[in-house]
Amino acid sequence: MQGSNLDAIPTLSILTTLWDQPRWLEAYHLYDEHGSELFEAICDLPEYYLTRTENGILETHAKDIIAAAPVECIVELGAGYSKKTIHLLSEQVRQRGQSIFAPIDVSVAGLLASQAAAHKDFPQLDFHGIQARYEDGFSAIEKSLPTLFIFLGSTIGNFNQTEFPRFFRALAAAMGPNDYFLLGADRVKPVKLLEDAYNDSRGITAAFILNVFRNINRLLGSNFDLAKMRYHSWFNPEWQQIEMYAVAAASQQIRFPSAGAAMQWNQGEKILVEISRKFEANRLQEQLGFFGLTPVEHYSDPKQWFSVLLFRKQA
Ligand code: AVI
Repeated sequence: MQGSNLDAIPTLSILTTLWDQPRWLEAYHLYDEHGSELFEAICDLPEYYLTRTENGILETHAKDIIAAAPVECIVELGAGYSKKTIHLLSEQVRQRGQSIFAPIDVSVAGLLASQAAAHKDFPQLDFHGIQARYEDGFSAIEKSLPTLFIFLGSTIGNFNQTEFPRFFRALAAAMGPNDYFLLGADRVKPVKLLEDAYNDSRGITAAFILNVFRNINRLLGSNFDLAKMRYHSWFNPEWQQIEMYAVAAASQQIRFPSAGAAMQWNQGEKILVEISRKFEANRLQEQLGFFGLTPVEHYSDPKQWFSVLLFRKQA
């Protein structure tokens, strides 16, 4: 396991983006322990088709994906060792034997759980967990080792227009010649399907989004009142993204004692907590070409709702 000190980063990020106009937050603040549990619950919701659709694609195509990417190491960006990852790991071990699995994640608890599970199920895998944000973790990857980088779940959709190119520049720079990249991306589809997936009837998505303020209160000693806010989401067709907001149901004066700062959050004012962009597969393939990634294969489901795209780094 390798680690880095992540403590100082969130405070600056939260304060800076809350002072922007419109106010917004970086998505990674959603994933404290409770937020991660709520996200797990979202993945099982009937309306949230993403996880089971991507899992179906990987279950069907893991054999072909691993055959197409002759590597010795799999680097997973984000939560490692999900059901979906296991399809790829078991094929890797079956086709190549002894291999390396290196998940990069900000959560030590998540990495330790992956390590224990991977050790039990796949003793042939050397586990190298890296505790870091993605871009920081890339520097720990040995470039000469043939590697498949995987980034599943359409987490790429949570990156905004600044984060998206920054991520791909860092990824492409970390990849050695002929390394591979597997990307899960949710596709544009009828609005009702999209909006229901992010506004479930049990209110779990609302709880997940508003929980970010409980996390911020804990981190910064602030006084966001969850009882005085509500969740609102919609699909913005021009930007092809679901936008998830917290709306002040009553005006609140928010204090950040550790920073000696205060913010007036007026009734009706929104804070953009998360976006979830939806993609057109061909356009995404062309876009990643600008970062030196060549499309190798496009895997999808029978309804064409989700894409799993395999790329190769140009030598
Ligand atoms: C993690 N990420 C891909 C999820 C998504 O679908 O954008 C996060 C999420 N937010 C609300 N529901 C799910």
